[in-house]
Formats: sequence, C-alpha cells, structure tokens
Amino acid sequence: MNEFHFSTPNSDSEPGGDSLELYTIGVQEFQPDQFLVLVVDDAVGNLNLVGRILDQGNYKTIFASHGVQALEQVPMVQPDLIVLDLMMPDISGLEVCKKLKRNPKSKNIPVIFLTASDNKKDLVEAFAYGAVDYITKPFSAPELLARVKNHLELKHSRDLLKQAITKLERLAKTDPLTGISNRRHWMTLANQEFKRAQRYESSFSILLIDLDHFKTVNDTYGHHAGDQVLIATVRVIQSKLRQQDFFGRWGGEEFVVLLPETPLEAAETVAERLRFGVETLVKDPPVEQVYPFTTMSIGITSCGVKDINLDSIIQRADQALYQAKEKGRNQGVAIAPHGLEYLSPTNSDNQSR
Ligand code: GH3
Ligand code: MG
Ligand code: MG
Repeated sequence: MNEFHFSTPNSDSEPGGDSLELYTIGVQEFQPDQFLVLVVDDAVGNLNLVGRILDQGNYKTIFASHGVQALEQVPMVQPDLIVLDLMMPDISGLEVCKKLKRNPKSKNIPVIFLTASDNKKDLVEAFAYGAVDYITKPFSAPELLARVKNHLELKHSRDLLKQAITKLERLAKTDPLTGISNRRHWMTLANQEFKRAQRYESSFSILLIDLDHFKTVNDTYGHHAGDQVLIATVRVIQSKLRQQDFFGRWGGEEFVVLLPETPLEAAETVAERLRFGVETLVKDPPVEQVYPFTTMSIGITSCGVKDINLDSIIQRADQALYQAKEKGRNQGVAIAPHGLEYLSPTNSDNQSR
C-alpha cells in the first residue's frame, strides 16, 4: 500500500473525527473484485464472452442486453465502468453514452466501446460522446483486461484525489481543537457578509469573546484541562447560536461570532445568552470542582453606515471587549457604531430560541 502522509501541527484529536496526528490518504492496491463492470451488448454470445473474461480478471459484473435496460440499470447499480457495444438495434451505443454523460449521476463513469470495426468516423464520434476508449472485435482477453484495468485505476485515482482535496479544503477552514471555523475562514465569511450588508443596507453584529483568567485554568489544571474547557465552551456557544450565525476561533481563548441581520440590541441579548450559558456550565456541580473559573467577557458592536471595512467593526468590538474586562469581566459591553446602524428587518424577537 502506497501512502501520502500529511503531518499537521496539532496532534490532538479533532472533533470532526479526523485524526490530525497523521492525515493519511491511502492509495490502495488495485483490487478488481471491488469494481463492478456493466457489459451492454445485444448479442448474448458477446455478453458471455466478455463476462467470462472479466470473471477471470476477478471483476464483479452485471449485464444488459439492450440500451434501454442499461440506462435503467446504471442509476440503480452505479457501475464503476461500462463496456458498451457500439451497434445495437434499439438505441445505439452512442446514444446510450450521450444520455449517460448528460446525467450528473453517471457522467463520470468511464465508457469503453466495443466496436465491430475500427471505422475512424465512428470512433471519433464515440470519443466526442465521452467514451474513454474502444476495443475492436475480435479482441483478446489480455487486451480487454488491460484496458478495463487502466481506466478503472484512472477513475479510482481521480476519485481519491477529489476526496483528498475536499478533506484538505475542510481542514484548511477548521480549527483543529474545536472543529469550528478558524480565523482565516471566519474572515472570508465575514467579509462576504460585510459586502452583502453594504449592498442591501442591512445590519449585522459582531461579538468578540475572550475567556476570563484562562491562564489560571491552564496553570492550575494543566493545558489538557484547558483544552477541554475550550471545547466545552464552544459546544455551549454553538448550541445557543442560529445556524446562519458565523462562529469562529479568533485565536487562543478568543472567539468571534457574526450575527447576520441582527441589530445591536438583539446582539446584546444573544451575548448575554452565551455568557450565561457558559457561566452556568461551569457552575454545574461535577464540573465546578474541576473548572471553577470559566466565565467570559464579550465585546459587542454592529455594522454602521460609516464602517468602510470589516476591520473597523472588529476594532470596535475589541474596544468593547477591553471595556468589559476593565469593568470586572464576566459581562458583555456594547459600543454602537459611529453614525447610525443600517436599518435591519429583524428585531430581538428573532433571536430568541
Ligand atoms: P483575561 O481575563 O485578561 O483574558 O486573562 P487570561 O488569563 O484569559 O488572558 P491571557 O492572555 O493572560 O492568557 C490567555 C491564556 O490562554 C494563556 C494561554 O496559554 C491560553 N491558551 C490559549 N490558547 C490555548 C489553547 O489552545 N489551549 C489551552 N489549554 N490554553 C490556551
Ligand atoms: Mg485573550
Ligand atoms: Mg482571556
């Protein structure tokens, strides 16, 4: 088995279920019995012959004796490859291929044509319709097996690469400890929301959250316990937000929330709900003895007509957070934007859960 290893800086487990200690994309050895090949031919003799050869190659097989039957079977059985006779009486192999390639569910299934001749015009047409290869009758068993294997391997590699890219894209957006958006991804989403709000003159608010005296948690109970508090805090906050709110880790023990379509007053209500949720989590008796210190301070502000970029709003939230710390922590402080907020269609009732 060949493997590509992607090491990541944080070796702790990720809530999303990926082991980050070693992110492995396994490229497994080619195993024919893991692949299903659909053979389509109107001549029973050909079906038998191709079937026998594929059996020898250890592939799983399924058969259709005309085009309509093949088109019915494909969505149900999702074969990995199709060996398709070019000349068939009801609808031709070319027509079948065209229909398969038009359907998003079947367009990535490789099609190899079986042709009675190597008539160049037919073959060019077959490729134009999306075929990946052709085999001219009469053919030898090794030739058929070699072409089938070649295209299955190619498809398999493409699929693995696609999966790997999807997974890496997700990891690049995610904070490994808590599973929420990392700062970069949050900024991308928040910038989009800022542009949207400007265009539609709608409002949104931002909460900048900092856990209080968090260093004490680490110093008293150790870094691992600190991590568990961060995870537990994130879970509480997450449970109290709407699905459309953007929640991210700003860094360390700091978090950030963007509340779309939410004016300042409603954001204060949300902030209080989060603050209270976290405070009462640590007051829960079994947890209290272990983590008695976890409360949080929250800076609250919203997007105003004079805000020309997101940074100015975040800076204001930071000032508000600073004031919350100064006033004794475990509280939210709101600073209204300079000038007016954009009018928002929502009110604080929308925020209640
Ligand atoms: P304040 O109320 O003023 O915010 O005090 P604080 O102790 O929370 O602030 P300070 O900035 O002094 O300390 C932040 C602490 O957060 C120190 C740092 O080790 C800890 N921390 C940051 N990120 C993590 C993390 O991922 N895991 C753990 N366990 N601790 C972290
Ligand atoms: Mg801090
Ligand atoms: Mg802190």
